[in-house]
Amino acid sequence: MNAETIAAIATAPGQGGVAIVRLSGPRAEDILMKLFRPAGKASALSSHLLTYGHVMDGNTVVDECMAVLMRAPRSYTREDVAEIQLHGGSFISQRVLALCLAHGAVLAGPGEFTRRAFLNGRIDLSQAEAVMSLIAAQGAQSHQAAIRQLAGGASSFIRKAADTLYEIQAGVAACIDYPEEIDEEEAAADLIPRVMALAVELESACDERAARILQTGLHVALCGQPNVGKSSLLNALLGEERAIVTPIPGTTRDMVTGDMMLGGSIIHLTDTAGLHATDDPVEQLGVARARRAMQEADLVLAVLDASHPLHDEDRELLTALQGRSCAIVLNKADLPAVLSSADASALLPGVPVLSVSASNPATLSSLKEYLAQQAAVSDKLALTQPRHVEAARRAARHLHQAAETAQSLSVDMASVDLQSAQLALAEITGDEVEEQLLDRVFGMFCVGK
Ligand SMILES: Nc1nc2c(ncn2[C@@H]2O[C@H](COP(=O)(O)OP(=O)(O)OP(=O)(O)O)[C@@H](O)[C@H]2O)c(=O)[nH]1
Ligand SMILES: [Mg+2]
Repeated sequence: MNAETIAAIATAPGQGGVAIVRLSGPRAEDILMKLFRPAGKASALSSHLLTYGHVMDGNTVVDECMAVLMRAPRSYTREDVAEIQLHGGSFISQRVLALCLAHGAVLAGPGEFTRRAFLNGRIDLSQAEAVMSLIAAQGAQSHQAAIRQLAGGASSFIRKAADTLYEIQAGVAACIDYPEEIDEEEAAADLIPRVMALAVELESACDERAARILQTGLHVALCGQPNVGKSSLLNALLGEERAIVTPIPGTTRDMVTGDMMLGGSIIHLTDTAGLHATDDPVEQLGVARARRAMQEADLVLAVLDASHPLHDEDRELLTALQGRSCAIVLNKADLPAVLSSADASALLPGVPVLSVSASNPATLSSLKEYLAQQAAVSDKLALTQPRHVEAARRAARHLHQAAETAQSLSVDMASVDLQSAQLALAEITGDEVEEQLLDRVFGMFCVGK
């Protein structure tokens, strides 16, 4: 338990219906009672019951409010927690926070309430991160993933894997302790398939792309030659005139972005400058940015003009997209066709070709469906945070290494990698965690959570 009592404004800055100032720590009740005067005769507050009253600065009324005390351990942090519900003005909440500090509280750091909930054993580290994901969720998909994680989805998957690994480690320990009684070859034959199976199980839960999409949405770049209709497509998808559209090739210089929601997922669209060789230094910069956007995107839409024959630059683009997550969008389907889906398909086999007309939004349904599919992440995925995926993949690498060592050297020498795998798994739940990692995780939180 922490000796200091922390305080922060828990609600978002600015004006609102209600603002909440929150305290946690051994002096939460004491500090609350120094600045809160309950209406009526209540002198001590009942735990978990809202009490009407006033915040006082000496004899001056600062605000009319409701206060609640949640005595340990039945609170978010498992410490004594007090919350004061004020009128939602930033001056009031700042002044009440200042009063809390004047009465002995210290200002909470980012995520410090949740950090205490973790340190006091109420939630594990993956659940603490789920709280942050829940707050950051912009769509139904990431919200659902955060709810599953908060309920312990990732934790139970990792704990099960850790238990399997403990059993394997126990076998290795027996091998080391009783070398005369246990046959090395038999032990290796027993150990290796189990280690490999666990590595495969962990790897199957590691989907970096899915974890990234859940956290930040699907990043889509619209790329292609000048004048094929990339900006028109951006505008049509967003349903607003975001980018400038003209019949002049090279209209878009800088990147133009916009977000849309499809099937509960957030999609970030980036319209880029037309890819072509140019002497214009401004356009050159635009083309360089377009190439960067293409590299960084989760998905590239290669836009072609169906009313024109293929250009060398179209071919170059399609060649550059080999092996990437991409689709071909044949635009200007309302004009007499020169380029067919089959022509486009032949250049990049296996990649979907979607025929649209940016000037007619009614033709975009198959493209929208495709984007929604690309942004959809299985709700069976156990690990939904990039940090967890990285640690689980590291654990799997150590397991592969352990299997190799057991095969080529000896079973007992595999124990080092097995231990490293165990530590990597413990990082996810926070069972084994360094202060620096906690600082990194909780540093991303807002103050007051
Ligand atoms: N008929 C028809 N014209 C279109 C369609 N989409 C775009 N255009 C026209 O094509 C021209 C170029 O459109 P833009 O959206 O500016 O093309 P872009 O690919 O962004 O061009 P740059 O910014 O120069 O790279 C404009 O005159 C648009 O009105 C379409 O589906 N059908
Ligand atoms: Mg454009």
